[in-house]
Amino acid sequence: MSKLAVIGASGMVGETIIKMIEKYNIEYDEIDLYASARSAGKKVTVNGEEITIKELTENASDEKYDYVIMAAGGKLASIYAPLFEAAGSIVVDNSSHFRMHEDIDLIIPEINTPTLNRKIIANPNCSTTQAVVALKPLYDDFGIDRVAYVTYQAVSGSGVAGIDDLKNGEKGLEPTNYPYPIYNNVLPHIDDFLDNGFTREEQKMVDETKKILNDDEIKVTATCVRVPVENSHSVEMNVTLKNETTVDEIRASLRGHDHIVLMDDVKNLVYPTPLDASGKSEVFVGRIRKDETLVNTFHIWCVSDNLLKGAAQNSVQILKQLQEMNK
Ligand code: 11C
Repeated sequence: MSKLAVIGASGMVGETIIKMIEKYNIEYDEIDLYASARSAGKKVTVNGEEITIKELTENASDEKYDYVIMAAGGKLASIYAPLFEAAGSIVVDNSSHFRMHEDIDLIIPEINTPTLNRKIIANPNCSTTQAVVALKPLYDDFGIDRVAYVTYQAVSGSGVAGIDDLKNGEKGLEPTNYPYPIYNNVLPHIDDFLDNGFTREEQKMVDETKKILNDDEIKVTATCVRVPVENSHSVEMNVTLKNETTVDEIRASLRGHDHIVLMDDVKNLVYPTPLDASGKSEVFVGRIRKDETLVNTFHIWCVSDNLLKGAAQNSVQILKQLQEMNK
């Protein structure tokens, strides 16, 4: 008898988690959905069964779920994930709250496996996930010395509020989520600014890349930018490899992975865009070229659906991985 709960079920990521639970054939006998009081009572169909969303309260952990997926933000994760863990559940949390805690696994199932030191597993930040998925074959084949990221992040990364700002901006309305209009604009600002002048989103890309690849020696820097695109993030990666190689060898390294799609044929105008990636499960890679200004350095462009591989899909893949480990 296996019991599953989704916390934050009415949000954009939560709704996508439910679709992914269906897509990835997640096994359960009972499923409960939780959200704030505002969404409690709403009915949602999961695998053909109509489920009424419950209000999240501290009593939820009494239900002794086997697995809990949380997409409710860092504050609620900090309160509820330890309660579920103490009640014996394994929690997969989408927020940034636990990611850099030393005893917490930060997992991309194609790359690493939970140690289960703690029963809380963190799902990485969306822009980091797609970048590290694309970097991992290169890390294995050539070693990575340094990576400089520049991101072009879609407004769906900010949830419904981000999409509303983009759509309302087109109608001439003022933004309510971003400090400046995002329609017809570009904002070099995602998440809060830190004392070092970087944003928290940029710091996440630095810290999480090292943690997922389990390598503190890699030099990582990032500039994260919000662009007026509804869905799917793009990341330009300037990567310095440890061993000498060629563009063709990099392409060969990236081929042969089901979760990576190579779209790199500029003579025929083939390169990935957010419209190619939206609704798809893979990470799309293209524009691979040698950076002539530095040794062993290449530019690589990658695009992925931030709500899927960047969030809901990856967390459900973690759940699938955990269920398979427990068989
Ligand atoms: C964005 N990457 O695009 C963010 C959304 O740390 O999980 C996800 C924030 C996080 O705004």
